[in-house]
Amino acid sequence: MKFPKDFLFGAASASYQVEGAWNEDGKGLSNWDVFSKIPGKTFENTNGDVAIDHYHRYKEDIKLMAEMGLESYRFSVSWARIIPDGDGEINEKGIEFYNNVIDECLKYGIVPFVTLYHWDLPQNLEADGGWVNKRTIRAFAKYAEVCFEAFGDRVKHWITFNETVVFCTLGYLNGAHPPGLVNDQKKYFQATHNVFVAHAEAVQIYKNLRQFGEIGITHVFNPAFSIDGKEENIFASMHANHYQTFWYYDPILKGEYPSYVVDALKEKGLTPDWTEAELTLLKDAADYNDFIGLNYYQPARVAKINETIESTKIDRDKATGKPGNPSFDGVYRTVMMEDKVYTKWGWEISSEGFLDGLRMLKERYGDVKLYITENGLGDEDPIIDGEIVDVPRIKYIEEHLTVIKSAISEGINLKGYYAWSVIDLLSWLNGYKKQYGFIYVDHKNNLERKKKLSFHWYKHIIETRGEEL
Ligand code: BGP
Repeated sequence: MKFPKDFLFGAASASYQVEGAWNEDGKGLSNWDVFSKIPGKTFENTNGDVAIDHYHRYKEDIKLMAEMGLESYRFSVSWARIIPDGDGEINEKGIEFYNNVIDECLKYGIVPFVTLYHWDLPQNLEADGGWVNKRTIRAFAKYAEVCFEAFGDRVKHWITFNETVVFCTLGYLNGAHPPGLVNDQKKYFQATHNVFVAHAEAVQIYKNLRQFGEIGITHVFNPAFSIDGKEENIFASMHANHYQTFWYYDPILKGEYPSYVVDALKEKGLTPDWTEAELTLLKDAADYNDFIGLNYYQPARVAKINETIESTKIDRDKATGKPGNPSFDGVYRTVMMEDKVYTKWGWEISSEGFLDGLRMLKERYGDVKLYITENGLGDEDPIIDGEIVDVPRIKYIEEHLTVIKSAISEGINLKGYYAWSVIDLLSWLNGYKKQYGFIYVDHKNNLERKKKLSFHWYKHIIETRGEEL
């Protein structure tokens, strides 16, 4: 079986992780420009000032993507490049840069798949309360509209937000992402709600413009499974799925929050400040949301605990996704299991968990259209005789694409796959050491690009539409 004709084979990146040019051509400061410079926040204090200089080398990079046969490129727009202070003047130079990127993609027939928000918030808004302040909702709606107006004639696939669970958890509970707050549960839930409202507003604006493309959101896909058959651990997995998955997916797809969480928040005095109008907007927008993007790296294996959590602050290395942390409410813990396989950074490799998770989604949300907007292996790639022989990455992607194939044959509505990442880039908390790309970037040699083994492999998969998988 080949992948269906309308299935897109792509790869992804994000503005802060590739662009660099942090203060060029009128770009404003973002929260990451500031946060990454606080000593100790990132691995070896790396930051995105230069990143891999995609801002100046996008032509070379997109040419390589075309050579790889990529059908679609998922990238994000830096809000502070478009509107430097978040909600004021538009920076024409910023518009020009993304026009160039989009046109360069189209020159080769590569479909641009654009994320509006991949974590780099204009610092001016962050300083005014960021996602906790409702001003940011209005600012995002304006920014989204500017992007639709400027690029919507050529961009027909829009993602509003990338991984709300990650930037809110790390930003408001763990102190590991901006704004660096610890254990602020009230703000955490408020921020998530404000993001969902901002998403809903953007969906409405987009549909009113009648540009006839599609719009959705990208979430982490981290389905939770009990470590065994014990009742308390099965309860833990149900609890984890409600807080980590359904809290995020329900408002987008069903237009309402899961009552299991809503009731608990009420009891604890953590209910976000939400208005009837906002709740109605969520309901209305859910009917027009076109798809969900899933970023799948690993499942969660969970066990019940009963702990009082004094502080949810975690060190940088514990904030990088390795299992072992308790949930913020002390109900369960994620667990590393002896019979599972893990990457060098402790992320479980499990294509079975992927398939089981997809089935769980289908059961709850029916036929919703899905894209895998990120999936891939973070590794320190082996170099032999100057060649980057990233065989483990090939194996990883092969296994996950095979699962996608079976999921499609089971009737799961999957329409595309974006490997993370198209090219080696800056990992938020792991610097340049953790590589994901099909294209290698030589940091010792003027950021020179080089094709990895996986580059040739993925090209073949695309050419043959995955027939051999
Ligand atoms: C996702 C983010 C990406 C990317 C990826 C890999 O959560 O959307 O931006 O960073 O994870 O993460 P890491 O670099 O921590 O391995």
